[in-house]
Amino acid sequence: DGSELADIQNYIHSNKVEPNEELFGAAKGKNLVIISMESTQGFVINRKINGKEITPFLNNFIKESFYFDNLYHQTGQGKTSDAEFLVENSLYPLGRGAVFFTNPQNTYFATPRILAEQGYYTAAMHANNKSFWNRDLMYKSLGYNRYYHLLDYKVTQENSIGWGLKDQDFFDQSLLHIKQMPRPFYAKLITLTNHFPYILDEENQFIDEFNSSSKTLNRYFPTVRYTDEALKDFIQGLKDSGLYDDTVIVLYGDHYGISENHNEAMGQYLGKEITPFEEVQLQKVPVIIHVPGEKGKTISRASGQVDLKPTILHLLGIKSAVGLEFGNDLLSPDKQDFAVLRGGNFVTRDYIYTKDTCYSKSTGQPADPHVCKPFIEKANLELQYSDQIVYGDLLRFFGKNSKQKSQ
Ligand code: GP9
Ligand code: MN
Repeated sequence: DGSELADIQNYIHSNKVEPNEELFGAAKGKNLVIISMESTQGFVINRKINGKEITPFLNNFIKESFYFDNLYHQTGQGKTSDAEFLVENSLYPLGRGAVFFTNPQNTYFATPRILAEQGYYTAAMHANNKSFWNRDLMYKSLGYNRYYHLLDYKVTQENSIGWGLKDQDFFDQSLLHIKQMPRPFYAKLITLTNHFPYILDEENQFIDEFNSSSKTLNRYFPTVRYTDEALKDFIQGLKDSGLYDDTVIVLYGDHYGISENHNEAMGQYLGKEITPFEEVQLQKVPVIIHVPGEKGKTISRASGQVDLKPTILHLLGIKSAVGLEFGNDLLSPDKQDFAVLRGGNFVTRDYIYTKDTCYSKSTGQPADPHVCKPFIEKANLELQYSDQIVYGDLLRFFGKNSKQKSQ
């Protein structure tokens, strides 16, 4: 009957921080482009292979953007789709299975729906079979006007590699669609080339492979570098078509690309042993928000993908009416350091909790377990409340027609 909602609402209310006053509405009415960067982990930023940058474009782009270098992916078995769910709902994905498959018919107040209600044209773009991850169904519930999927792209043997259409061709073709969209628009683009097993043809290999016992890690660097190049060209395309100054651009890594099975090789690359303490921190994904007219700034508070929705909506001058969101505005001066990973591990300002051990962030050594206890409770409660919302379809109690406030 929805009575469990009161506790959840109290919890969310008491953890909510006010938006950044100056930046609220700083991008009001602008277009929004969100790009999901396949398997892109934070450690590649500003790092090199044989003297060459892995992400030369991103390394430059972060200088003129808000860059979050301490933000964690919070995905589970739903991988890319879990990241989409987090970013657009500010709810957690499920501990087991993919929420895109288990609960596609729920009521959601997701970013596409909210923006559509504000007069935006909303489109998801991804050159894969439309039913992969059940996207065709889920995207309707999330409020997309249109899903540009495999059949909307020209995919040939020549322009494909690995999982499908190469990112450069995907962006080129997507830009043609974007140029035709009514304004303002929200377009979400999902890249694909940097997907395990990181296959790339010679002509697109701009940097060397790494040299270790892990072929997976070795190949990872050139494919990340390839997508970086594709992103550069796409952003240039936005500039050439006059869209850049009218568009907020959000880039995020969806989840890890290199699993713990490759810790030894990863340790070789990073020059340190990958302990459980380090392994948690490898779950950071790069998040970059470019807002026309705003200067670049790096923000290092511990945070997660769950925080993106309120951050983006606030920049566009929109306050969520329903407000059942676990994230907080990353640009708010009051944002607390906190990121809970889907398995229950978490990161705070001072501690990292993993494998039932509370580590001090500054020393990397185990700390007095008592200092983590309140956060263990918070982490579990938050995941449990989010699961209750999803499993109970609790957002339906807010009515299908609940409108969002624009200020
Ligand atoms: C498939 C793409 C990759 O469409 O999103 O999926 P992943 O395996 O990373 O979830
Ligand atoms: Mn993915």
